[in-house]
Amino acid sequence: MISEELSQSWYDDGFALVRNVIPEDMMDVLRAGTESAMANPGPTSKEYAEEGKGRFFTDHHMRRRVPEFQTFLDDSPIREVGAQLMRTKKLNLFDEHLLVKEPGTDNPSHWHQDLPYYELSGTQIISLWLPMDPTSPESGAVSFVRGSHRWGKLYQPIRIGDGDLVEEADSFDGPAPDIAGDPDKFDIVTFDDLQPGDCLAFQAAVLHYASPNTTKSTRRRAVSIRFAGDDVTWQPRPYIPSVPDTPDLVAGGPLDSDQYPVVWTAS
Ligand SMILES: O=C(O)CCC(=O)C(=O)O
Repeated sequence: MISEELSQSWYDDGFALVRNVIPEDMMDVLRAGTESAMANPGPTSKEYAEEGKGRFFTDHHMRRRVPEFQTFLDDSPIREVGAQLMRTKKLNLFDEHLLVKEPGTDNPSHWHQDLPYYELSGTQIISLWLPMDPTSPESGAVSFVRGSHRWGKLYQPIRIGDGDLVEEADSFDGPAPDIAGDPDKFDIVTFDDLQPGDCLAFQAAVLHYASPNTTKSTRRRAVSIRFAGDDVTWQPRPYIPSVPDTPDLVAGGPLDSDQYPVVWTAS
């Protein structure tokens, strides 16, 4: 399903686009789950948009309360996509992150890395970003700084919908550089024409961004399914907004647990 070349670009660039890999019936399952999750937000959900200015809704771990997300994980090819891109023998699931930008939402998803938000250490950490609607620069396209996952930096986390630095997290390599303020200095790649069924894969330390949804009527619903592979261990951190419970794990040790279930192994 995944070529060696695509897997290598995930490792080298920090991202890779797999076109037309999720069947339409599985996208319908995700859309149905998204409506349920938005009607019944979870304990770590957030609303970022100002009143009257669209809606930027995020939520996590939906499979625990919305059956469609578990169905998607069980019945779609998403685990094989993640495993083949990372060339891992095992996958632990650690999050499903819902990111919905309704028409008229001014908020970008500000430039950030994901790794500082995870209690994980390692390189085989993948997000599989799945658009449920056609996605354009006007509706919330995702951009990356190519190769930034190899800079050896772990930048201070921000609140992605408003860009504020998180004060609990000052032990990082300072704030991320001002990419929005000086875009020509960076090798930015934007995926501006994604379709439902496409899968945009990226590594946890790559700097990324998504534009606001300035359209009048196009929704931008997306979910990032997140897996860890063979080289990943547990690494407690001070600011973890998306993990509602503390796992009984040892720092530097394996992840396998109820919170980080093994969801795929090589046969
Ligand atoms: O979809 C977005 O708006 C941002 C995506 C993102 O930051 C992520 O999935 O980590």
